[in-house]
Amino acid sequence: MPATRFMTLQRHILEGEKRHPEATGELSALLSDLSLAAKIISLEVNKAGLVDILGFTGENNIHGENVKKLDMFAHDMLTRAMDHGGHLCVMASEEEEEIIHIPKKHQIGKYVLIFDPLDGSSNIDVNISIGTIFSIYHRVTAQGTPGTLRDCLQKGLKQVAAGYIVYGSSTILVYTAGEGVHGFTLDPAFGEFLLSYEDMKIPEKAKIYSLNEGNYKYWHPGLKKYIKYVQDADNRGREPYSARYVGSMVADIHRNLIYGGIFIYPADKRNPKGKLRLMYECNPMAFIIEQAGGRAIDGNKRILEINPESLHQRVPIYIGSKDAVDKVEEFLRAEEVIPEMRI
Ligand code: P6P
Repeated sequence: MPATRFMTLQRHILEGEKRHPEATGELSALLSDLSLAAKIISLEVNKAGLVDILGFTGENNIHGENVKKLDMFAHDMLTRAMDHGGHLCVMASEEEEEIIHIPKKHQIGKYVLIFDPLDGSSNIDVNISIGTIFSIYHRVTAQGTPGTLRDCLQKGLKQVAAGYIVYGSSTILVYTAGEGVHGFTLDPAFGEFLLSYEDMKIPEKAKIYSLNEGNYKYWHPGLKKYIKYVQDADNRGREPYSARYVGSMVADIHRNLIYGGIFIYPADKRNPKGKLRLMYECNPMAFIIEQAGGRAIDGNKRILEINPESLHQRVPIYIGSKDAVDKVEEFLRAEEVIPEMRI
């Protein structure tokens, strides 16, 4: 529900850590560093549309810096903001094929950060909200040594914290550290994230379904039946859902978290693993939505229980209000599909 007390992100994280005597304050510092990068990315995202108008050359902006593609800018901003705080042993990004080592001159920490720096960045040109998604783990290899791929490839269940920043009509940071989901709105006047949603809970009953219906012909038959079901009504008070899909995962899931709904990016005949990435899109979003009382599955099992095989692997995802995910799971299981259709 909307918050009423004046609370900054930093104070909220510190208050959360006070409840754990063993906490070292490192997670607070890590999340604070992340929020700094988010403020800088928000500034750039919000003036992206002005590049042509303000006469940026496209090579150098008014600060004489190279104007990069926004997602590479966001990636660089995050890696530069996070690589010297002494909290991380390794990072991984949607924009880098391999893991990102902490420079030798910096102290090595006990956390792992995996992120999608700017998901949905193709929507920038049409002014649709986009977002940064992040996931934080404890390292599993020896303290003090450089982090490895093994530190990154952990089940989503092992996440210590996860969150997203949605750059829309306002910039909102939503995170969980395993004790509920909390949202903070950036006040650009003094550059602070202020608590705006405390202990967010996704409505158990969905009213919205979000997926790309242009792929209908390639879907699993059970999904086709489910979508027809949610477009229908009955004489026991069930009303059709509303269809809402902006093509930006962070924006679609953020809306559904507040209003209640289901977001689906399924496997289909063209994409047998779906499109979205496990480590830096589906796992963090699944952690958040489960902490908010919802569910997240790949069509067969919990997203958070999937054993990762590679950094950029794709998984199907059905995520949102419990009643909707329960129902789609029922339709998927009910359909006996012929082998070549098995997804
Ligand atoms: P489609 C954006 O490119 C993205 O990765 C997600 O943010 C979004 O939900 C999805 O892809 C949209 O994909 O195939 O429907 O355009």
